[in-house]
Amino acid sequence: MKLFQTYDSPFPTRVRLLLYAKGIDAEIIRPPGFGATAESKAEYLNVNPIGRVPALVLDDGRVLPESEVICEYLEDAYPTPSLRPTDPWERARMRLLSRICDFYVVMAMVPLFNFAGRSRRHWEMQAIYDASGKVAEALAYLETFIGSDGYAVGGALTQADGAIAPQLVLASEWIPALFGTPDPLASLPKLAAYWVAIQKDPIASRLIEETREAIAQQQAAAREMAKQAV
Ligand SMILES: N[C@@H](CCC(=O)N[C@@H](CS)C(=O)NCC(=O)O)C(=O)O
Repeated sequence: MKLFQTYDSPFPTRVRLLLYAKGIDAEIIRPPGFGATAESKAEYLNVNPIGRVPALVLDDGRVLPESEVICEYLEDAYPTPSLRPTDPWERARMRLLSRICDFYVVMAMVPLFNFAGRSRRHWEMQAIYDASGKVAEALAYLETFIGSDGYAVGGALTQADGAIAPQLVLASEWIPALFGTPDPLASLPKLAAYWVAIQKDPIASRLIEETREAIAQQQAAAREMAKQAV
């Protein structure tokens, strides 16, 4: 089995959570030409026509894109240990938390990803503050539905933790450090307590470290490019 992914993307993190927790042996591959030009992705488009990460490739060559769908497949194909709560309500809450990340938190961050790709001379601080306010609004949806027992849902590790953890690295560490905006967790006590607690779980903390490291590498590369452009 192969997982095409990058460590700086929040979407593959929930898939890696399942691989690590279930002990599934998968070759982890950065798509060739990814992150450069649209043309350089041509080879990867032959693997995954959607052109995004992650994509899972089974040993017989079948390809599955889309992080949530990959997680559902891995749960069905490798049921033990289960990373899905058995209670229907808790299971729905797990899916809801992941969906809030995908539909609201990530979307609120898009303007900030765009500003991060520009030189500081082209930053518009009012727009940056407005966008970081929108991120805080989206995180408040998580605050409403997140568990208060150390995990996102059901008192145990689930794929929702793999969805939320990289978002909190971005929202609570990367955005405030880069743009000087306030830490949104300061006004979200349940989410802040969750953030402290989840870092004690060995698998979650591995995912969080992988995300931090990838973001640090990406920022170093961006600084280098900016220096060369001067
Ligand atoms: N709905 C998709 C979203 C995946 C996605 O948007 N991945 C981004 C990286 S964060 C991507 O591959 N973008 C294309 C690119 O960077 O070229 C999923 O859940 O897998």
